[in-house]
Amino acid sequence: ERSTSSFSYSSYHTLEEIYSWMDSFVTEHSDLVSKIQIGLSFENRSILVLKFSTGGSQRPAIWIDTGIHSREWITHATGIWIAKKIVNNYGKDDVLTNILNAMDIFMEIVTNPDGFAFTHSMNRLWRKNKSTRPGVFCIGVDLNRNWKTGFGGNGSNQNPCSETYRGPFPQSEPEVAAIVEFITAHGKIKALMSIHSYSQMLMYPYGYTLEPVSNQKELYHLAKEAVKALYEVHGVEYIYGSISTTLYVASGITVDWAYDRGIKYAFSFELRDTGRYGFLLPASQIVPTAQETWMAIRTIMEHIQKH
Ligand code: ING
Ligand code: ZN
Repeated sequence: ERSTSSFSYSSYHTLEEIYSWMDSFVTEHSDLVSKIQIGLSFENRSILVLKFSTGGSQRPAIWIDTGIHSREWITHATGIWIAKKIVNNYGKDDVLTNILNAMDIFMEIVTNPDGFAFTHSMNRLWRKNKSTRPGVFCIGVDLNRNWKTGFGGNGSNQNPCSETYRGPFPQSEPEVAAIVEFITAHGKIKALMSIHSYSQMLMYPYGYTLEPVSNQKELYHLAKEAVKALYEVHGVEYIYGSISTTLYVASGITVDWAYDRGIKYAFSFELRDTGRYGFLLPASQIVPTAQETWMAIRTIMEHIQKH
């Protein structure tokens, strides 16, 4: 794409199309958006983050990642639509404007670029990354089991052929290490939202233990409010609660790591649907899904800005 005006926000796109959209998007909105390469994937693809900022130096920030599991195509599409929404609504929506006048927003749209390319070329339902190791027959690590907090615990697998293979050690995967290094070096990330599909859930830590987090009451009430805002858009129902009590125990996950390194507003979404189409959600649902997800994210952002 030479310009984003020909880009369809209601279609699914390849990695090349998304990366080319990013270049045009950043060029067209250079006052507000820039692109940062935070690392390289196992197969040497760029790992890119969009930074939304109205100035200042190293303001507190909000992190959003989509597509850590490559087959969850609705998450990348939602991230792209939300990026566009942010530039469209800055200066118009008071909540967003206040947020961006005080904080930066980082969005990693394609968190698992190798896996994503593979879902287009070979296997639409590929979940993991594409890393290989000498003497290991199976391919890929589950990037949502490779984080340090709770690494190797229940709900992760040590078999490289498993869909939830955790990898040989914490942060062994370049796609995870790049985020850990970026967020740690930044030092002022206040909230993290990690977007998955599907199941229609909004969850917070912990995943690796049934133990409640210290601000669990606040996160519960905030999740409830966000889910209500989401419901009001198209009447789609989400359930909410901690990961371990709402879904299942899962160890070595993004949001547990974020929480334990001081990001006290850490949320994981599971977008539409509840299984009718699953990972193969029709493109006709991209815009409505993004619209409702945006309202939930905006609710969380508004709360963070006040706290
Ligand atoms: N499910 C998630 C998985 O990684 C999840 C569920 C989300 C667990 C967030 C922990 C944290 O198993 C999907 N669909 O990826
Ligand atoms: Zn997922």
